[in-house]
Amino acid sequence: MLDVTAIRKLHQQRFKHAPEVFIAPGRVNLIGEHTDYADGFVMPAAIDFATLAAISRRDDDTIVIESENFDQRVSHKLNSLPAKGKHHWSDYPLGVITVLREAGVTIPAFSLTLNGDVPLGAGLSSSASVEVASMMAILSLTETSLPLPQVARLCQRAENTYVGASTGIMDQFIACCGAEDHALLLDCRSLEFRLAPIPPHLSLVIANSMVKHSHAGGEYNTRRAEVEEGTQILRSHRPEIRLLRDATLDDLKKWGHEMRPEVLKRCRHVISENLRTVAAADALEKGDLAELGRLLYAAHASYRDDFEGSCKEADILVDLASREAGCIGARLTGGGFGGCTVNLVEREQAAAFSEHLRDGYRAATGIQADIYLCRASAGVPAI
Ligand code: GAF
Repeated sequence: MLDVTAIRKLHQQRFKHAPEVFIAPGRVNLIGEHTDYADGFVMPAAIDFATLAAISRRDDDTIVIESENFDQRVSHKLNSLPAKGKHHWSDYPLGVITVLREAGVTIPAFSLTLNGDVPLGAGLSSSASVEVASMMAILSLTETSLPLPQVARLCQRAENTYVGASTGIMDQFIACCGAEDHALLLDCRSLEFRLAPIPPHLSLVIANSMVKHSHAGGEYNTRRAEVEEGTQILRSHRPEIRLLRDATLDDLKKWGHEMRPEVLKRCRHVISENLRTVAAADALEKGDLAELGRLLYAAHASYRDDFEGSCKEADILVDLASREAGCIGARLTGGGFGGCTVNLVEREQAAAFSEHLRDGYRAATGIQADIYLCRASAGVPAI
């Protein structure tokens, strides 16, 4: 459990100034995978794992950032920050400073202490929670107050342009705008959203396959490029298709044969996932859990077979979950190629479910999965 008093004390001892402390959550995505950068729909929930950022001003011309998770400190003169990320944990706060500056915000010298309990590399958005907590902390030292959706956009820009991962808006947006006990259906084009209550008799059980996942470089960017390749082909026939959000399964029937086979599959995943996500929000709102579960399993199959973004360990977790009493639905969540599955489970059966899943997974893979019983949480408080 993160301890606000402890980080406050630690920061004060270390930097001799009382800090302001900010908190931003990680997230689990219920459905809508790799749709955000196609301007589509996603339905994540913020979770009760988060990053704390304690900040205070300095009297010199230096930025000092300390990570409790990595037990490391970086320090840079205000006027000589690295121009680009270096695959280091500090890329995230440094990226945030860089985009704020580009947006015209004057950054003062400061000391920042970061500490989080979002499992790293598990597809639960530790990066976005660091970005959002850091941005809110840094903004608190300036005269600038920004609407939360703009904070999300800027944090996404930091990740795209500074860290070098071509991610969409979902993770930063939910870290900003999540609500307790609710999932959030986001239209990634307009950034309009609606909140759907998660019924109190359901638990969000997150199972960590322990297979590491990473966005910067690697398969995430390759998949994104494949989606763009397919979009261009459809656009050449229907110029009003800006992104796959604008395309239909009929378009794929007509022009999919012009695509490389894997590109056709990626596009089919994204277009069908948008339909499933909107339908899942409706099902959740209506309390139609059978339909919601069906959509979650269908989304996993599409992620696995068409997007080829799953891994055998996640497939095993989903398969084991589907056999358990009380499991409404399960799927791989997040950027893919490892990470966690999300399981919607009847609360009364969640403990037994978790135990069976852990045992079954160990028997099938030899891996000890971490299992988290999470609660949908609020996003970062506005300042
Ligand atoms: C990662 C990205 F950061 C998100 O923007 C989103 O694309 C997700 O993968 C896949 O749905 O979390």
